[in-house]
Amino acid sequence: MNHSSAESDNRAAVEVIKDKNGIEQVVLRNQRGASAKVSLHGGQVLSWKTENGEELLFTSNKAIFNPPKPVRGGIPICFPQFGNRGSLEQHGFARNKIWAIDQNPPPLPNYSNGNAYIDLLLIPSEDDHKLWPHSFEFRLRVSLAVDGYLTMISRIRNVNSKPFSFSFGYHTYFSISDISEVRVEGLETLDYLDNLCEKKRFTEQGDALTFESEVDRVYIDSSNMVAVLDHERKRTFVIRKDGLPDVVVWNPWEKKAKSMVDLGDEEYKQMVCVDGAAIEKPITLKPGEEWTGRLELSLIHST
Ligand code: TA6
Repeated sequence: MNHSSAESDNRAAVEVIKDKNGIEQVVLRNQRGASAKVSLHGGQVLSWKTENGEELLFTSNKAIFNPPKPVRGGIPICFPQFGNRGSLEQHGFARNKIWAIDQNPPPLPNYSNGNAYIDLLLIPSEDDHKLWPHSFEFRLRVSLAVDGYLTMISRIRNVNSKPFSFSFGYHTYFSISDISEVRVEGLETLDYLDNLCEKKRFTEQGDALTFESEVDRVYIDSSNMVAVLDHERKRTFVIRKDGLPDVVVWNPWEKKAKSMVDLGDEEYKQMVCVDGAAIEKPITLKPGEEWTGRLELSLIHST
């Protein structure tokens, strides 16, 4: 098992526990008491807390913790597709599967010391091949830095004899004070595909994205930094990404929230999804090729 690379500091730690279904979860703690928790069900980050124990990710009070259904909240891993396409269910099957702890991961170059981290591995089963006839190795590193930054690095290698293409998303549910208090910066002037208008293409006109109704968009070719500002809580989530050209922004609003069994009728007010993704231009890998998608989440306090 991976141990914190700062073992000399006895507070950076990695602990394996089990959930009520007996599925392993890995708890990462940094030197200042911040923590993150990732489940082997789906490789899904379920919690990311500040050193004061404040939860930064949203999880529905009606979430269903029962595989294969993914938990409504945290950061589900959407692969090999994001959105409805063909025979696969929406957002693919990676988030439904039980992953393994990768005992012998290939080294990650210039990986900064001091992080508490875990490496997970997903290898497709025969059943998965029936759904999606490609052989891959999906390695996910989840790490928590000394300053509380949460980083997820996905490495997907084609171990097939033929190329394959996929789309991908870190489906990130941020916990917010109220959707009316939130704005997203960094998407100005971008084109987006509107999932509420048959994925038609529009251009963002505003200076920052605010929410007055359901929003379900894929902003394309974004910069590698996006900010989610929560005015009420005087804090900003900063999203930095590499290998993820698109940003999904989703809030179900009232009507859709009422139609979702694993989301409370009013809970749409306490969450917003802003996802680092690669959707508009699917990634194509030749045999032996590997893709890396890196997401770094941090929190800054605004006055
Ligand atoms: O764009 C985000 C989205 O595709 C929405 O359309 C909504 O379906 C959301 O993801 C949640 O999807 P899920 O399959 O997790 O319920």
